[in-house]
Amino acid sequence: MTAKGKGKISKNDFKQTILADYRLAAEVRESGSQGRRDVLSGKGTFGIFGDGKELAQIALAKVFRHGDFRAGYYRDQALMTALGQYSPKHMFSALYADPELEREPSSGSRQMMNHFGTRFLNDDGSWRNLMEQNNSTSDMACLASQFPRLVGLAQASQVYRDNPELAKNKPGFTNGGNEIAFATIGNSSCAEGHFWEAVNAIGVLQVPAIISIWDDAYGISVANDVQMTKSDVSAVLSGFQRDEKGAGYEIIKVNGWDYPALIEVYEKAEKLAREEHIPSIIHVVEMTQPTGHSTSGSHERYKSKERMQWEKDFDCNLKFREWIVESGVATKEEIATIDKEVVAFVKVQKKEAWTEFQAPIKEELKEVISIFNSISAQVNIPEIADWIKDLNQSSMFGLFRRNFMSKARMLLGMIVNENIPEKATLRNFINRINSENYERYNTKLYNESATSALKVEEVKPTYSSDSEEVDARIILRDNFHHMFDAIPEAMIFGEDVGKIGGVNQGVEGLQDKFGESRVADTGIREATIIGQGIGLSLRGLKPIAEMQYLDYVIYGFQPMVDDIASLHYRTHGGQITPLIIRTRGHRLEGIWHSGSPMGMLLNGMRGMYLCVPRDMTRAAGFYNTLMQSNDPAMVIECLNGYRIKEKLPTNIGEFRVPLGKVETTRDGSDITLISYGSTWRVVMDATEKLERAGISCEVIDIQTLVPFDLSHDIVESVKKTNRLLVIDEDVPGGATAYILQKILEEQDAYNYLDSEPQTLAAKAHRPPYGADGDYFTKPSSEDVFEKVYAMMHEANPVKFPSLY
Ligand SMILES: Cc1ncc(C[n+]2csc(CCOP(=O)(O)OP(=O)(O)O)c2C)c(N)n1
Repeated sequence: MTAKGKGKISKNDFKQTILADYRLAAEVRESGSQGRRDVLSGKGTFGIFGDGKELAQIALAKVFRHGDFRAGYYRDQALMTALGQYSPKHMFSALYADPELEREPSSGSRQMMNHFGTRFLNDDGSWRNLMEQNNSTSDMACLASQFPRLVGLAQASQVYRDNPELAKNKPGFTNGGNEIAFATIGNSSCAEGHFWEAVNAIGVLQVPAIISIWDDAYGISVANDVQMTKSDVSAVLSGFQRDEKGAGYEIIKVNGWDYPALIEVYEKAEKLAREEHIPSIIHVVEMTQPTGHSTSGSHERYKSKERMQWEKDFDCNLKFREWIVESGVATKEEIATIDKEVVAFVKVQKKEAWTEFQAPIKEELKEVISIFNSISAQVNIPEIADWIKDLNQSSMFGLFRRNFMSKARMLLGMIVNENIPEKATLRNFINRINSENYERYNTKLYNESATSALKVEEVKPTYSSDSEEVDARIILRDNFHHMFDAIPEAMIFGEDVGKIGGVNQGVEGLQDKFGESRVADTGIREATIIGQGIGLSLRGLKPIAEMQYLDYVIYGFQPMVDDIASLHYRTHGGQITPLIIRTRGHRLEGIWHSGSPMGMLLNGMRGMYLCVPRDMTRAAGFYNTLMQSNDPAMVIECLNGYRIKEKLPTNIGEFRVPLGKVETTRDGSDITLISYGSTWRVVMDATEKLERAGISCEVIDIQTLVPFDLSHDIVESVKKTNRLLVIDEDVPGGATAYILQKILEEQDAYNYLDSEPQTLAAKAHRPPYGADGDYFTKPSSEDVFEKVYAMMHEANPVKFPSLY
């Protein structure tokens, strides 16, 4: 055996390495078993552990270097421990849901236990030097969801290796493109589409990924014969094997209990990936699940007696022990001593984790009990004595802040009419605990650091007297050319983006000028186009991932919702994806070419920004703003806007449109009309006709749905007009409901309304093909006219007699 490729090692070093590996495997196993007991006794609510998978993960860790990346899942306890990022104490802190980051650094317990992640960002939002640490991208509970981002994590090494000049300027993100992206996945999760899509994309791109499949033959209770053709994922994957016909993967099958074989396999895969960027798939079979899937049920229900016995006989830790003794590395007694020490060590770690978790909560309990006692001394509330008894009892077993906060808040309601000073003490206590827990549980959905897009200064487009009127797509195109010149990290990729310059020619000529590694066609695979962007952006690049049409974003929506939108929140500000998703939507024709599912996007994407520019100048301005920030965002261009004429700004590539700032595009006094995107033009058209009917409309273009009108300009308009209509082409109750909630609740516009606030949306069904399909489905200028007119008729039927 060699130590990290450093040549032969001494016999004693060899023994110490093996015994350290054994100790680590035993620690993971023991912490799982003590953790399981903690869940049964109620100290934690859910436990999922790495038992049965230890040996392969220890072998993997031996080839994982600083600067490498992991995209894995909840079974990787031994891997994370071997990488020095985890310990039994961390595991217990996570099991108890200790919210303090110093004790649960993956997420501050925003995530379930054993969902791992390394901190990529400093507290001020700047990037750490990722080449000086082992990098784990943040796990998700959704199976196979680590696979889309794996594509980009591995591709970044290729981009950097192909662009040495760029790599030289990014020392915190690459070491000449030598980094490997390691993925882990359970056998059953390989039945997911994301797995196959990513495997194919990585095979096509030939980028340095090493995929490990932990195969214990089940996915909870469902066995491999139901999960996979031929019950064998590597048999099915065999077509991806590289051979004389073409590039592909090195596919290797190995037993999860065979320590020397595992070491050898990972050394081989590492060499291929690091030196030649050839990806590998390592199918680790004959793994076990000694205590079943999680703490939520027992595996006796679905495993046969024979299987249970086999799992005992082929347990990887047992086999490792046998191998150590049989090959003369150490004696049974030495192993037994380690086992004993491990049990004691894990107990100590567990106790420390519990004590440190409970200590601050117990302090708060003392404080609240003293407040309760002094209130009880003055007001007769018989329940208080029972509450104190219950709370003291809970504190012996495990206390949550919820236990005393629910009582404290109830008590405040009970003494609201008492004139005692303790009322203020109680109120202050509640406010303080609420605000401390806001920090623990409710912050970091968005990046508020200096790298936030909201901190990018506006630069208005400028024009000269002879500024040309051009097809709007030219503005986008020229802007991208400037951007790619100025920002070497900028990349764009998607279907038809490379060779032909995009379906609407917005990136015409970009590939010729900036090369295939920065401007690229991709396969038709939306989820992994998004994933590609996630991975690349986590590695210091500035990708724009293109979804050809808004209607197909749904294929890429899972990684947007689960990964991008939650990443900054779920890592408590530890990771972020500065990824721009470019798409085009609204207004065209046909069920899948004219969608505007804005409500769906809005509800799924909190944590990302959503820009809905009405023209291409504004679209370009949003790209320029976002490129200066670390924030993930989607920009939806108007599908019917590319050939509309717009003036070509003189400061192309320089102007920046601010996020969260609305624009009043028509002044008026009778009613405020709120819209965005393509519908804005329909609304503007209607206002001309309304003017003739004696109705003066103020029109406001929202510009960004998230963030929404940060300076509350809309309510200022409503104060003037006292009427409000929100118009878009989503389903009724879609984005219009969101917009109304913002204006009525957050901006208090209700106080200034003389008429009921209304919405005008499309029909609930998708728009049928053809001009009439569109006309009778989406709001037309006549629909806007009639809706506004009806509101004015209701207010003044004499001046505005009924139309029909
Ligand atoms: C997309 C999704 N579907 C279902 C689940 C519920 N679930 C959690 S673990 C699991 C089984 C996973 O089995 P496998 O991939 O073999 O991994 P193992 O847990 O056995 O290591 C299921 C169905 C989930 N978390 N995500």
